[in-house]
Amino acid sequence: MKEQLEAIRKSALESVAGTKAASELEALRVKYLGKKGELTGLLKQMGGLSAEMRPIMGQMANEVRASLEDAIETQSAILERRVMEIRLEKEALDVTIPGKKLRIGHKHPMYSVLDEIKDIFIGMGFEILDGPEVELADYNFTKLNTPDDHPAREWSDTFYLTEDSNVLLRTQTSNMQIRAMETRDLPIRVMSPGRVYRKDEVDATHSPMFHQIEGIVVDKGITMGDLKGTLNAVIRKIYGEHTVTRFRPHHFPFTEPSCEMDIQCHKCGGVGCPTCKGEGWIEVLGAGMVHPKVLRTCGIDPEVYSGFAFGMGLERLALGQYKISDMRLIFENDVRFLEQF
Ligand code: 2NL
Repeated sequence: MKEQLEAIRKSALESVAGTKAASELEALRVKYLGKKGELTGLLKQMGGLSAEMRPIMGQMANEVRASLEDAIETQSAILERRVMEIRLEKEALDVTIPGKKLRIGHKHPMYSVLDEIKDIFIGMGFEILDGPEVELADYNFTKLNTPDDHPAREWSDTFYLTEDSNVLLRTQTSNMQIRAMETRDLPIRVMSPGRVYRKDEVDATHSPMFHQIEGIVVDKGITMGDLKGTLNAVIRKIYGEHTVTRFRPHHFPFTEPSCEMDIQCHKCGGVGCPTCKGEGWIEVLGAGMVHPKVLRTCGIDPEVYSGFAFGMGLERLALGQYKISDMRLIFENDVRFLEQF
């Protein structure tokens, strides 16, 4: 039996030292120390030994078991460390490798212009309002004194969403000014930029979706002088201190009187050139004194309060600002174009 124990110890220790994976080690543990293992089998035969031999062999068997358990534990630690070393090597991170260059985008040129304009109005005490693009005809037309038979309401001009012409894509951002007048305490000074929709064919100066900026001021004693003073100040902040402006009479259903504002061509100084199409002047916005009917519809007494309102197209402003010749470039989102700004 002593020889058998020695043989087991020798072969077991050799095999354990030679294992390369935890699963092999576990198989060896079962092979020698398991319930049906070789050492366990040998222990079961101890009963057949003489009374003097039994404790001696018993002690030896225990020693073999202990040294085997020791060896397995040691080998297990070695294997674990090896696994970790391999993993560390595989997952190694070289923090000295230069990073990949990320192409970072930037604000669309038109929104840079919008932000600049918002800042100007905020500086003058205006609040910026966002509003819904899907709107009721009431808020887009009726409350703005636009009669049922007005050409602006034609199906050929407006994107209607219902057969009864009650729901549509807004054609101007006045809807928020109406809501402001209906719901806010006076005085109000609000400005609302946003997308508007009209059934226009796409060309160099038209798009079925474009951006508008509208503003309104309502208070006691507001006059055309406030309109001119405010808009002159805004336009001079946008186009430069020495910009020359003029106001021409015009017609809008929602203002009375109405006007359009031109700036003298900054390219030719008013003589006439391709930029101003020979006119010497460039149209920049429409405006007017809020129609008394519009005020009354919104629950404001036109005998006590008055106001002015204005609207301008953002695309046209951006085209002028950045000397872009074709509106389609604004919407196509071709990176080669956008990158230039
Ligand atoms: C233009 C002209 C304009 C308004 C918009 C307005 C809004 C309310 C009441 C009265 Cl709630 N007026 N907005 C007034 C005059 C002109 O826009 O050429 N837009 C591109």
